[in-house]
Amino acid sequence: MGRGFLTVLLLALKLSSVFADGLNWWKSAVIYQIYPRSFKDSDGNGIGDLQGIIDSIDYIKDIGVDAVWLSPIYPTPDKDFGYDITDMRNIYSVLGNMSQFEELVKKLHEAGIKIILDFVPNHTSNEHDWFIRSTRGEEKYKDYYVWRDPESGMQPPNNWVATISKGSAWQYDKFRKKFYLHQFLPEQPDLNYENPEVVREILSVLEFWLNKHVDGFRMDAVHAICESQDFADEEIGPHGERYHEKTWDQPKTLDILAQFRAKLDEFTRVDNVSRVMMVENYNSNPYIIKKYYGSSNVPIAHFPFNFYVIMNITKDSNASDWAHCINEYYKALGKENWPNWVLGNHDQHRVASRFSEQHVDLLNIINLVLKGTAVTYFGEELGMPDSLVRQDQAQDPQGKNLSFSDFMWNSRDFERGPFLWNTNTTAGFSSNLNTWIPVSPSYWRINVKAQNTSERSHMKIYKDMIALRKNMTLMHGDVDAQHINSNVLAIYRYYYDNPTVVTVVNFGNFMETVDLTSGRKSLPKKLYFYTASLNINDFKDKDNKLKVYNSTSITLPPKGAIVLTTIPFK
Ligand SMILES: [Ca+2]
Ligand SMILES: [Ca+2]
Repeated sequence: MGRGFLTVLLLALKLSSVFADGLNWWKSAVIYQIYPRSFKDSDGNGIGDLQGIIDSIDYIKDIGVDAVWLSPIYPTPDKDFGYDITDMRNIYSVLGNMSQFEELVKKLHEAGIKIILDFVPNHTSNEHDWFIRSTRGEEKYKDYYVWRDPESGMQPPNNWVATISKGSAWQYDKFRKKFYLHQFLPEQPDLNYENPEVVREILSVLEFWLNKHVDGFRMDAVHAICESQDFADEEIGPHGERYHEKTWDQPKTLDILAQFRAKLDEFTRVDNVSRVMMVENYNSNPYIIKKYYGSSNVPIAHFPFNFYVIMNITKDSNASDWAHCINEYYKALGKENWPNWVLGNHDQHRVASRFSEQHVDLLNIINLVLKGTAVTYFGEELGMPDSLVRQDQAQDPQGKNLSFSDFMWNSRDFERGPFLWNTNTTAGFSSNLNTWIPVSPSYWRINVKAQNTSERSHMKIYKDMIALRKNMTLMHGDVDAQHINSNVLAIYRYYYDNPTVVTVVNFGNFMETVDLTSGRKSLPKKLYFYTASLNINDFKDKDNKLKVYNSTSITLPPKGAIVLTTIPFK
């Protein structure tokens, strides 16, 4: 037995242990959020649809994500693009039909990809049959929504305000001769979770989709589910601030969500495949967010989304801001709760626009190298920018009637633009020149086809990082995030005697050379190249072999990121 053979054998043994699995699927998963109106249009009406997603499964599989989360696909008058639902057990005809949905589930599963549906528990559309019957006072439905008598002089019952419109959260209904509550738009009346019939109804909606083999739900705006039953005024701060202490994060909300989770777990217990529950709550207090995990006795969400990067980090944030954001989040969560990382969604400007194109690789690498489930908004793997939308082309009601500067800031049309497939008409999104939101004019340069054919691209770096996540260190290992100086962040991932993965990111505007052992004394002198941002291209030596790096002296260009390992992975 020669030395060469032994080395190969040892390496094979090492790699097999390194790449062994061992986490529940949703923990190691990368979840890919698709905005169905904007992914792929199959029938030429300028709006993406379910058939378009079915036709694109090869792409979804190719980038290596584990699950797809679809923004709402239910019938809707589109006052809030699908977040105002008229039938929770049906498919919006603009997007497709139930048999296409069933085919989508089947084909995703055949490709080994899970499917997660958006779920909107707080409210329905005011055009929902339940609401229409409720306005008529029909016995079964009269308490499906939150109705209150007017105060004297036809005033709303209290001073509660709606989130989107900022006006009163109460709307008078002339048929019922009462006010109904809407924490969001007046076209989105809040369901009444004090009514056990409503709870039963919503649980049966979950059951309906679980029986159609969906693998979980992303639950919208869960902070708003229940309201204080004293219906007292909310406090107003000295500068008009609202704390929403009567309408957000009420104790009963957690009880209701625990019932939703128990319904999912009924299905999980049958085949031992987790039905995942992710909840949306923008709250800057991590200790409130933590409550949404529940406890081991009474579990609630598998995870509430981690919006700290979205809320706290900007293109001007330095390495210390990042280290603080990362470390404080893990600290707040504790060991018992599984973390997650989110860079954007259908309500946030895209990374290439909110930060810059030079930030794309940096943020994707950080998102995928940190411990926890990773969530990607479709197109972020390409570094796709926002669409350019004139105000007269606006679709999102949140931006339509605002001043120009408020429109640019508040409209969500920009990040909802069509996906960029290739350099054909409308970037290959539709055969119709008039897409529902204009295609980003960057498509000639930034698109799937171009990034597939280039030797290096944002997408290939993204795929490299997804492949790395199968490693034991990335699945299980701890995270040590440190600012080496004000510009350079080092993220050390380590797990017992498994290889350490070191990610180094320069957020500064100048070249930086750093000593990585200053942050971690035990780091060996030799580090091996795994991947790097596009602006780093000197990672091969003159023999075209990957360079070996010296951990005491790593040089990074401005807005550069490099991922190094203590044994060679490539
Ligand atoms: Ca279509
Ligand atoms: Ca509510």
